[in-house]
Parts: sequence; C-alpha cells; structure tokens
Amino acid sequence: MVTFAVLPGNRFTTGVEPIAEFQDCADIWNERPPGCSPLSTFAAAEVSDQLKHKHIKENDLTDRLIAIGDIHGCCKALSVLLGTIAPTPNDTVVTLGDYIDRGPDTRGVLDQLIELRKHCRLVSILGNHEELMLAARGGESDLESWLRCGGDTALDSYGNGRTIGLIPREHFEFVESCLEYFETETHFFVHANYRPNFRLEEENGLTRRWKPIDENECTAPHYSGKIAVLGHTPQPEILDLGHLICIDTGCCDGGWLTAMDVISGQVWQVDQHGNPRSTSAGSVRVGL
Ligand SMILES: [Mn+2]
Repeated sequence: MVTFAVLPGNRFTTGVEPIAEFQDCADIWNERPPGCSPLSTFAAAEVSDQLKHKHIKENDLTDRLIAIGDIHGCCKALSVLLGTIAPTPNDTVVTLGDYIDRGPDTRGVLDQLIELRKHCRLVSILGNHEELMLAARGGESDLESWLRCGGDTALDSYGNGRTIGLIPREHFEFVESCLEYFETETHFFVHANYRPNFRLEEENGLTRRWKPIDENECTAPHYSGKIAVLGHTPQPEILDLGHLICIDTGCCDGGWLTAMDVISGQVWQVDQHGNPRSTSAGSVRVGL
C-alpha cells in the first residue's frame, strides 16, 4: 500500500468546502443538548429501544472480511465496487452505515444492499443518517431534521412528492435490521466512534453514530486491543492509525467509495460516477 504523511492543517478535510447539508448535519451534532441525542427525546428513545441488543460477535470463519465505507446514495459507485469485489457466500461484507442521503440514488443503494444479502454474509451497521430516517416516522420535527441532513435527496429518489410513504416497507425493514456494531476476534466495526475504556455493548448511540473523530481528541486504542473500523468522518485518504481505521473517503463529495479487506489490507476505491481509482491500492494516511 502507498503511504504518505499529511501536513497539519489538512487533517480531516476533503479539500473542498462542506456542502450545505453536510454543515446542517454537523450543526445538529454541535447544537445537541449536553449528553443527548440530536433527535427529539421521544424519537431517540424509540429508536434506541428498537436497536437495543442488536449486535453480533463472531469468529473469523470467513474467506474475506471486507468493510465498505459511507455510500450516501452513490448507487453507481456501489455497483462498480461490488462488481469488482465479486463477494461470495464465504465472504463477510460489513457496510459501515450511511447508505442513504446526499447522493443521487438512495433507493438504488438500498435495493443493491438487499440483493447483496443473497450473495455473501452481509453485516450492515446503522449510521446516523439511517437513525434520522427511522426517527422521521415519529413526527414533523424529526422529519425536518432528516430532510436538512440530505433526506430530501433520499426521498426524491423514490419519486415525486417527498413524503415518507413513498419508501417501500422492505427498505424500512432493511434499515431496522441494521446493527449497532459488529465485532470479530480482532476487529470491531461501528459507524462513527467509540470510547477507549467502554465495553462495546455499553457504548451509547451518540458516540457510535454521531461523534466525529477529530484532531483535538485523538481516539486512543480500545482497551480490548481490537482494531476499530469506522466511517462517518470524511477523510482525504483512508486513515490508518494502527488501532483505528477510518474508510469514509467522501464518495458523495468528490472523493471515493472505499472497500477494504481488513485481513489482507486489499483496498478498492471507486468514485461516485463509477470510475475505479487508477492505482490498484488507495493511499493511506498512517498518522494524525
Ligand atoms: Mn455518518
């Protein structure tokens, strides 16, 4: 793999100004009540109740263990990526969440993931955008929160009218089936972040799905010694700190959709138009 250092000041940016809805989503995080979910109390309680106990711990009885970063409606990118990887029933594919919103075709992405379940062992983690989608059924203010975070483009992919009733039940069932996190003997997979001294099963949804990684609060290794595999915080290149790997490389924002076999280190990257990256392996940042 190619490695290179990134100068301070270029950390955790994709090199372009955040698009408006990305900023809105960051605002929801920044303006949340202390210790509370960004969602209304009612919706947050309902969502977390639905998701309680949804996690899996398994041995590495798999040919490949492939993580896929934030897809965000980039249907074409996902299609080309999966065509290249060609998952088999012996592979485990862990999608890290944020399948929906922002990009052009949320509907197409969810259709592909539902189909993918037939071809490999698919482990889908819940992202903060899916949390917003589930909560949007609870009332106007939570629907507004979702629409401000890219839910508008998600709904538009289902047709005219921008109402939640356009979304097929099968798609909601897929999102409801997503896991809080997934762990193997060597790695754990969660959408956004973790606290180093917390047991994974005791972590809260705010940290799991919303808390960015940033240069002011570098996340230490998890006490379990397992490697964290994360999405959520867009990186200019894959970030690999040894104990933490972030593979959200901003596909819907001019970057790449990244897949990584965390056992072999093999990387696949495709842009949102479906163009594979010209190098066989993506660049990796190895330090903050
Ligand atoms: Mn996210």
